[in-house]
Amino acid sequence: MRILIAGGDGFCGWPTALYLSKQGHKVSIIDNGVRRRIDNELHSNSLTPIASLEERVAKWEELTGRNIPVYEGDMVHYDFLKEVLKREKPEAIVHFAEQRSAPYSMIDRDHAVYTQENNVTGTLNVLFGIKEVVPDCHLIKLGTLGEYGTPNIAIEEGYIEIEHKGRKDILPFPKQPGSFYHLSKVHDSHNIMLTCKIWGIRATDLNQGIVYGLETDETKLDPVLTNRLDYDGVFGTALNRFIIQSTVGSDLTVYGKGGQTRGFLNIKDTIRCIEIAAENPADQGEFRVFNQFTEQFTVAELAEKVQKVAREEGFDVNIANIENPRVELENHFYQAENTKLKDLGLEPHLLTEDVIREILRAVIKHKDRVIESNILPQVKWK
Ligand code: NAD
Ligand code: USQ
Repeated sequence: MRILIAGGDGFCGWPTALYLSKQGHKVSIIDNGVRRRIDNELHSNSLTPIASLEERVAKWEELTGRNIPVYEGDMVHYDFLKEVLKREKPEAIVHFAEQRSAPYSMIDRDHAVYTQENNVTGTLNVLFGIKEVVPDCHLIKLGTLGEYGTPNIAIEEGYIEIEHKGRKDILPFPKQPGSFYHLSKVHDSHNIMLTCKIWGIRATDLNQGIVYGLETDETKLDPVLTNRLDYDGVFGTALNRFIIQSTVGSDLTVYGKGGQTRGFLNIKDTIRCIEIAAENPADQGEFRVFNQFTEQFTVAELAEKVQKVAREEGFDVNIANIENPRVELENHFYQAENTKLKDLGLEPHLLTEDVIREILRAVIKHKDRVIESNILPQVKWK
């Protein structure tokens, strides 16, 4: 299958590109390198040293004989995107290419506007590009579980059956996102849903939970293929942050009470979920939604799990409940459905102590690269 990976230089996109290439698909990448430039803006870095995208794909070709064409450019520039679509004629587009940090989107007006313009316009361009150039192409769009927020009822996969004043309908599940970033994904979902209905586009919205881990079988083949790993207060995510904090003597930064519950999955399952979505395309005109996570935890539970393993590995780690920089519920009901990907064949890699230990041992090698002043959160929601 010809698969275009937008955002193929990022944390999820790079290992997905390699995995799908290994599986025999004809993979190409679009990326404008903005994530690397944001590191400069924030005076931050990936914990792991990462080669340039050019070096990465050259190494992959050297090792496997498989070529991954790279198109350096911006999804917001429609003429560029259209040319790539004409040249590659993808049968599936995996769209990762968005600004994905909630704290980054909350820095100030400029960052909120950038996030929503980049994400919403990029996705609109993909939708128009599919309509005009490759109408049969399947859009596999990365959404987020946080689109739903934390309602006091079970979260369904995209749709809920509602009975109201004696009548019934199946309607989009209510969205209550908690940041300008998460809101950008809601706007995307609405735009995609409309174009499925009016133009017959086939689309899968993957409402993904928080991804943890670092390496996959493919990225481990050579140091040049190593994946990026964020740990700072803006782009670092829970669990990955805790594991890295435990290796540098920092307290584990649980925000507030720590009862915030979220869905999580291993990066090894992200790549498999994308493969499953690609191999089982949505029907023409179908707006399909999968909740892409394998387990749910509170933030406090994760910190305790990391503390236990880190102590066994010889690190004396404390958990600190620091003031929550965000506006969010810290104790709440949470139960999200996640059966659709499993029904299609996903066999989850669950979060065992051995998995935490493996990630911890992988990050220790790079702990000297941690810029400690970037660990504590600086961005406040209010
Ligand atoms: P990332 O920032 O590491 O990767 C995104 C990539 O897209 C970067 O390489 C960046 O340079 C590129 N990009 C951004 N805007 C672009 C544009 N306008 N044109 C071209 N390239 C552009 O992020 P990630 O962690 O790999 O996340 C990928 C996707 O998955 C995002 O859409 C994110 O919202 C979603 N997601 C991520 C997680 C997670 O835990 N990392 C969880 C749920 C959903
Ligand atoms: N948290 C802590 N301590 C930390 C970091 C985070 O307690 O050091 C808490 C946050 O307050 C929040 C939860 O952990 O309650 C998750 O925060 P996060 O930074 O790990 O994740 P989030 O901001 O939700 O965003 C990440 C990705 C985003 C993706 C989202 C999936 O950056 O791209 O969309 O996870 S989800 O959360 O399911 O919406």
